[in-house]
Amino acid sequence: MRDFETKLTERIRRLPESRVRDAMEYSLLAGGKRIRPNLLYAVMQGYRQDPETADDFACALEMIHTYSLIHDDLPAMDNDDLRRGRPTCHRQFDEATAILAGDGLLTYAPQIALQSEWPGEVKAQCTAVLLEMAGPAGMVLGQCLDMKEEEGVTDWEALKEVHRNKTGCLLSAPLMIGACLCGHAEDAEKWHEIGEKTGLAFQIQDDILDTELTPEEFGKSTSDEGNNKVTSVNLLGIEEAADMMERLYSEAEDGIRLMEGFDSAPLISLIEQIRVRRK
Ligand code: GRG
Repeated sequence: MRDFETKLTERIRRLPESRVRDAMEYSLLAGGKRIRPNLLYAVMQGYRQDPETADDFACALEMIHTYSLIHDDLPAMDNDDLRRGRPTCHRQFDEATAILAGDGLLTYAPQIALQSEWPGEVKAQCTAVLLEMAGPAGMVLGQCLDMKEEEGVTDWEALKEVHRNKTGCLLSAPLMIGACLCGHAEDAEKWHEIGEKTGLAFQIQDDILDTELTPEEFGKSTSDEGNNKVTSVNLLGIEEAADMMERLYSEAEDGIRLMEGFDSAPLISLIEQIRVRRK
């Protein structure tokens, strides 16, 4: 199987040369962990289907994720200087180009998905899942709730709602898309719940790592503490947050083991790698 970086590059290079294409490529190929594409590939393996047939959706997921990071880093949002260990897109290029690079990735992702070779009904269903999870009932809603944090989020229940949408939805999307591509759309809601648990655990882990690592080690700039952010660590304390993270990862893995007709080994192995990540 050609490596994922090559697949992303191929798709970006189909676009006409331009400054916005350069900025899209700069952020996309900056060495992210590729968790969302790998979740999709692990679900394909679990349902015993060829993972490569999901390449277009894997690339689309990474494009939407990267757009969200570019826009999240903008001065109007988090105003960050460092992302994936390099200057953020607006620092490397300029603010207008970074906005366009995000727009380009967000709009090119469904185009790639809909140009894939899957039957029309299947790709329409999967693209709808992708956009629902990314949009104003999913990740965009989470970002909106997060932005009004100072007035809105003061307790754990409210913070969970932010993370369920902001982080959980885009981790649920590959699981749900994998199920739909493999003919198991009836299980999409169960996969959504597993993704939400994984997303919440992942976000708590991010909060814990933020207290432990330097920006250089973590590859991104501002710390939550310096930003006065309400986090799972300052609401629950580090020990309770760590316990909660472990519990959520375990519950997600238990849910995966219960999925019918599914070989859970590849996906559990991936989640175990995420569980011990240090960046
Ligand atoms: C701008 C609509 C919009 C949304 C932004 C993703 C996001 C929402 C904000 C980024 C900040 C953040 C901490 C989000 C929580 C999800 C998260 C931990 C993202 C980072 O994902 P990783 O660790 O990143 O998979 P890499 O760089 O490895 O791909």
